[in-house]
Amino acid sequence: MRRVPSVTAAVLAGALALTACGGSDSDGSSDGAGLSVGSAYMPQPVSDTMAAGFLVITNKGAAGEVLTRVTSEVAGEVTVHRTVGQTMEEAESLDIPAHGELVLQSGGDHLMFEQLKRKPREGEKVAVQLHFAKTSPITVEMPVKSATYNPKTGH
Ligand SMILES: [Cu+2]
Repeated sequence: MRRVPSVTAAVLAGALALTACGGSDSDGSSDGAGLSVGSAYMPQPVSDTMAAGFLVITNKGAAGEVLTRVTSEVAGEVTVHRTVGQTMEEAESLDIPAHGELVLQSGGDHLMFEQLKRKPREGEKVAVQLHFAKTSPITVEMPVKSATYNPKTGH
């Protein structure tokens, strides 16, 4: 079953710039309940209609949290995909365990931006809002990297 989130433009007050290139992985925003977001990036999409996105959500809190919904200014819909073997499937939500992290990375689980309103280009930032079961939404400024960007080498 597909959920269709509303396409209301997000108000980007307090948006926080993140960089996945160089520096530490610990940069990120903390929004109350011990959640922080780091290592966010979007490879410049090859497609005119779809793009992938990656990030790590760290939960320093003693209670588990759930990523329930993702929205973005550039996409009509953002879904969360699980990679299972060679195929990917849409997930209704993803768990962020207490004292743990949710890792969305190339080759694994990822965000899928669909119905792109414009094609993000390398060097831009794309605002993404992460919605949780308990914590108030966190806005991430996701930098757009080259189509072949590898976070392990930074290139
Ligand atoms: Cu996917």
